Amino acid sequence: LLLLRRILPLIATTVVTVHAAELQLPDPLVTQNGERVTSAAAWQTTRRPEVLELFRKYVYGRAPVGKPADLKFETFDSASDAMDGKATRKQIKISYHGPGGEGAIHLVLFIPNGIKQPVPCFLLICNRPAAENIDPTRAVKSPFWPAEQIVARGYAAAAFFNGDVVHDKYDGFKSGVFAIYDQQPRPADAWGAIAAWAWGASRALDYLVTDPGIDGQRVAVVGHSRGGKTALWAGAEDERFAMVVSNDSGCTGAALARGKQGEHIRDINRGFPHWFNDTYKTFADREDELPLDQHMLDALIAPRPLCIGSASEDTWADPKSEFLAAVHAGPVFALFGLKGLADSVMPQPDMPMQGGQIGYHLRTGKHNLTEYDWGCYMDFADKHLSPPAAH
Ligand code: GTR
Repeated sequence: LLLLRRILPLIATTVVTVHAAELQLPDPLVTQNGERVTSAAAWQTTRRPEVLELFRKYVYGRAPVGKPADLKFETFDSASDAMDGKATRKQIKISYHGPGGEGAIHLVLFIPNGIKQPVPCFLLICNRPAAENIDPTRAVKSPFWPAEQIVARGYAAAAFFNGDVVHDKYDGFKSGVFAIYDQQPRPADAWGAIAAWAWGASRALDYLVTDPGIDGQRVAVVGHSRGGKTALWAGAEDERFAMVVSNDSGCTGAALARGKQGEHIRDINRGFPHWFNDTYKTFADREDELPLDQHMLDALIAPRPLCIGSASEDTWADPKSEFLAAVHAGPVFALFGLKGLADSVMPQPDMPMQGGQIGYHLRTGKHNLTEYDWGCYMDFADKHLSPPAAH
């Protein structure tokens, strides 16, 4: 048995390595001029901006606006006795204007009472119906957003509904934030809904950094599935996010496109033509020709902590390709003297790997964001965002 235990990981390592060699991934550490990046400074000043630009150009698109000059915060609800006195609830209307009119995001926020403030915060990009998942009254308590548990562990729990930014259906980019800011005709690299929701997460962060109860330097952005793709892109575009959590984000999220099982670029663009830019659509069945792959998206989070969750039955997302992307982001974290994943051998189900700057777990079960996943993310955040002692 002992021998088997020694040999098994070796076999697993070989399998992962062979698989990766066959993939021929673009090297995150070679610039477009063919120069090798050997320092954190060169990554930050030269290669990181290049990689970010590649993702804007080929995948997510370019946001036509950053922080709007007239961004307004209106706290329309505030109660210090929420959650049986354990939290202060706030609801904030975050509004903005552009040539096409006004838009607004409603932020729901619970800040733990009775502990030293400011506290670190988890911001959830909610891609499910708000009333059932991020209920401010807490009459409905969804495992998708276990706000009571988050607060009990000393974190503020913040959430907004992605549909506030723009709804999740294809209508020729005529609604929401597209209607407010887009120039016409839309260029091939115009932003899609994932980039728009990520932009919304940054506007939520614009508020959070102003709230005295929250430590704006310790805000983690979290998302599930399409929300997980969004969280990764939000963290890539906005380095103010101190940590990024991607749950079951799969295709064009945490999973490599090359060698991927389940959903491919062709499928995702057919099913969701509004998520990415037009250029990305031309890469259906041409994943090998992309000058990037999703390990480089993980790399854009470096040196900040990144936590990735997969689910064992989520073959559409492909856990192995999510794990491999994290493995191959490692060299960028290494530039900062950090270990990415603690190990390059994929862990067994329900055995979170949290020893490095990239955390990873494979939950037993289906595509979902569960309390188990949240537990992993909070354990990981405890190591990196150090909350004050909880209740
Ligand atoms: C699926 C889609 C995935 C994933 C998922 C979700 O239908 O193919 O890429 O984003 O939806 O968001 O739940």
